[in-house]
Amino acid sequence: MTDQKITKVTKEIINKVIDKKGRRKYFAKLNPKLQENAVFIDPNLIKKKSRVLFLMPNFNWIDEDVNALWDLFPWNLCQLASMVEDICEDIKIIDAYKENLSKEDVTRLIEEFNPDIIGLTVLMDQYHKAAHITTKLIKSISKDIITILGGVYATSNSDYAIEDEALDYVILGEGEFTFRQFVGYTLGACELPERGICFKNKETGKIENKGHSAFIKNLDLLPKPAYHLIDFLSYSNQWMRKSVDQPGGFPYARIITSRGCPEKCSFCQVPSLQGSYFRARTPDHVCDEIEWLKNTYGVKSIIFDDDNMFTNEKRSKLLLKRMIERGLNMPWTSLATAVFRLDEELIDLMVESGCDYIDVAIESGTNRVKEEIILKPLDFDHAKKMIKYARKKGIYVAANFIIGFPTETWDEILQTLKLADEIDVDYAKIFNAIPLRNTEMYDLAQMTNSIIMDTTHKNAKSVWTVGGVIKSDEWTADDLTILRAYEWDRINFTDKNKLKKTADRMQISVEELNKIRKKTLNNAIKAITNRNTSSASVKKAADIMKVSSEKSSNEKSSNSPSPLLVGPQGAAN
Ligand code: B12
Ligand code: SF4
Repeated sequence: MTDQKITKVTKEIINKVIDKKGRRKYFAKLNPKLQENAVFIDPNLIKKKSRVLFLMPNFNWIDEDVNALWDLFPWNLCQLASMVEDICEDIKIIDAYKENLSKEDVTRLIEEFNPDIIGLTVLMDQYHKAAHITTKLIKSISKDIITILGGVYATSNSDYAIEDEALDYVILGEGEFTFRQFVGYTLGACELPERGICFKNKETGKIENKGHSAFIKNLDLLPKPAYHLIDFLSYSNQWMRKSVDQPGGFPYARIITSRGCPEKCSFCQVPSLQGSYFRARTPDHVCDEIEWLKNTYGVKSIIFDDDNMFTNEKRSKLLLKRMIERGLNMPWTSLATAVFRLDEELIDLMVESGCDYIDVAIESGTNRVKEEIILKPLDFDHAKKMIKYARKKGIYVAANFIIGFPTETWDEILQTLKLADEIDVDYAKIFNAIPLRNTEMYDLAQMTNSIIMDTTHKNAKSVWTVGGVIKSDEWTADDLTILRAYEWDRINFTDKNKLKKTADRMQISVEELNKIRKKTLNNAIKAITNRNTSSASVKKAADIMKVSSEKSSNEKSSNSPSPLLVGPQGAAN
């Protein structure tokens, strides 16, 4: 595509990104609304309370390898449970994934508990099949059990999910208020929620989709998550992945201090999930939770899981100051740090309150991609200054980069990798651009005919495991799969000191880290081999590997492992 054509197409898309009120298109589409309170339900008027079972499906039941290496803390299920305790006779949470339960185990546990309602959650599209396998299992036990599904997959794919005959209801968006009202409705205490729910109308047989739930205006209204329903320490005392972002002490806790993000990054689903309204808990509400976790479970470190925690600079500083004043400093990490919100005063407070790791999102090395495609309000010079300052203060800084946006040129991709190399972070994470549903990047990829396969939930497993899924006239998805892996290896591990520092951060030996590197490179090779790559691409991949390896041996001393050993699934980031 010519430069002019690229600019025309991207401008067309970007013009559609923002609506007349200055909101992001996919957020505006939700017909967003804020809700003050949950519908009032008087527990004393309920004759027979409900028995609710929350179930995390076992993702290992999906036939394919789901690469389910992640520690998933059922935080959201505990939060939902805390909303209905007063209107339930009994509540149970079963984590079939963590316990790796068989279908027989789950059947027995369901029969023993004898629930009226089973609530399932799936965080990612990647795991959606596990939810549908589980609903079938539930209905085979009893047709009377009401099945209900929530989470990111359900929210983004409600119409598809509800096609499952064994699934009665889908919850779209935040579930606290909606689920409480839903349980109340099944007990005859109130009406069905007006928003945030999708179901098959039993009389008409038609699907009724009430759209996205209203956003909870005041998050301080939410009670503490019902962690007494799970074996909290069995989650918080372990970390399955070997990664740089692991907590700085055990037991750890995941905390969300705010929801939503007002930024407009075109690849991000957050505006269509938690919304563009930034809603933050007050500093003392957050500190009360930290204190409670410290006193009740002996929590020694925190992972903040907010979409964009530092959106409001004044509030961010107040929160950290309150943590310090209340003696709640402890190692903490933030997995999504908006570097454009950082200043030296904030970094000082972060360090004083215990921050030892941040993940800053730089994404691209060129102004065109940043401004025409990504739409992140990032200033490269400011980012470099903040990274330098944070590292000087002792924070381990990782940075995220994305390559392979629709219309991106090969030269632009190389510029991003050059920046990843030069920006001087402790660790660079390099991702392939993945067009997610309800994002403008998805639209751009479709309009430019750049997607090489169905990237919706139906193919979700493949999307997250095969590597790049976008192509252009100048490069193929396979080229980027190889480029990403080899450049990740070169940038992060050529320097022996950096290699050692990263191994220490991951709490593994250099030898173990070298094994992970080998697996990662081999996985990239396997991914393109499995895709019947064209001979031209294989040649290009070989060239990329050669250039990367030559660069790393010319630079400093080479630590590159032999790339051609085939090993099991590794983790690049
Ligand atoms: C925290 C987080 C993680 C954590 C998970 C923490 C945990 N729980 O243990 C970690 C770091 C592990 C993670 C990893 C990844 N993540 Co992530 N993650 C998020 C993030 C930022 C917040 C999720 C969250 O906790 N939200 C807060 C709670 C309140 O929301 P919730 O879980 O959706 O639950 C609410 C509702 O959905 C509903 N609900 C949920 N379940 C149920 C069940 C019932 C019965 C009911 C009634 C209601 C209900 O009510 C809940 C309360 O309001 C989201 C962005 C987002 N805002 O969703 C991305 C997000 C989910 N992640 C995403 C991605 C891509 C990833 C990774 C692939 C990243 C990568 N490239 O490696 C990995 C893969 C993880 C994996 N294989 O499972 C994408 C998913 C895209 C998609 N559609 O599949 C998201 C949407 C971010 C984005 N880029 O747009 N992630
Ligand atoms: S700043 Fe982060 S959370 Fe906000 S829209 Fe951009 S990528 Fe999404």
